[in-house]
Amino acid sequence: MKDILRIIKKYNSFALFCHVSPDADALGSMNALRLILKKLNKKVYAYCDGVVPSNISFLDVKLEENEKHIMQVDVCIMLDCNSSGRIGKYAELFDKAKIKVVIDHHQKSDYKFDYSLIDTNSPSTADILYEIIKELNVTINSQIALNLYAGLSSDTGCFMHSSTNAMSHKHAYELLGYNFNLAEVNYNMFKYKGSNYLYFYKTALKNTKAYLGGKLYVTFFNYKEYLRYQDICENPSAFSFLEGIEGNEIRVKILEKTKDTFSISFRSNKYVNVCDIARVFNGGGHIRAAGAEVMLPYKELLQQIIEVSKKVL
Ligand SMILES: [Mn+2]
Repeated sequence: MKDILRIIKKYNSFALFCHVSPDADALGSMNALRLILKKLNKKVYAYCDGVVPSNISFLDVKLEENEKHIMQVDVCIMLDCNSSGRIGKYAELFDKAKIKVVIDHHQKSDYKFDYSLIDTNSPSTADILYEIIKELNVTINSQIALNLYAGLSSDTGCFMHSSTNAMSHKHAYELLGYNFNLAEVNYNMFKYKGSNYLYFYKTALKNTKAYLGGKLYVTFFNYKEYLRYQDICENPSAFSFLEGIEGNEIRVKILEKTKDTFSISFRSNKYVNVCDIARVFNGGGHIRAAGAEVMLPYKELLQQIIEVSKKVL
């Protein structure tokens, strides 16, 4: 923390990065830090290889497209992920950065940073960043507070995930003092759905199969279905309607992004460490939420998922 505060005070120009398929913690943390650095009269550029989901456009993230700044800035900061493999098309430029910093709460990778603040016990990157910001003596405004709140609310599933702790509530309490529209933020993140959700749900239910006596659910979207519902499929909470069904522990979402290339996400309810399952497929993540990208024929992939799940269950 001290090193990162020193770096922020000392240097004048920064490029910020967050992970592909960005969520409200990735974008909210990055945007809050962008606004803070601007208040400190620093030059700052925010990069994300991905589109801002429409339901969190209220964050008002300003993304930079011009890559030339990345090589010119003093410091590159990665948020809400901790290896350049997670930032998509900006990976190679980040690898060449003069000073690499990371602020994150995911399980550590082998990637080397010059300064790193990774707290896997923190429910969100926004929580960590808020602690940093409090030390910087900058006046937080409602826009900054809203971005931080969106991050911590999003990653705790509106304070319902097991990662939620007293600190999440304390930070939320403090941030609410900055006067933003709480109901609107949470409505957009947790309730709002486009009208095509009805058809998406029908397809998702049709494509969900139960295995291992119902302990494992697998929802598969083939290439055609994925293309049709791409936006919704990329929203992790779109599949949360399967959460909490009695007897179920592991939920797997498989999206066919090109022929025989699948993006898989794993979720568990109470006791299975899905990060261990994801690692079998060269992926990673958290204990209750993890993911991987796999190239295999679908039948083989499904068979492997069932076998690995059987072991960990
Ligand atoms: Mn996060």
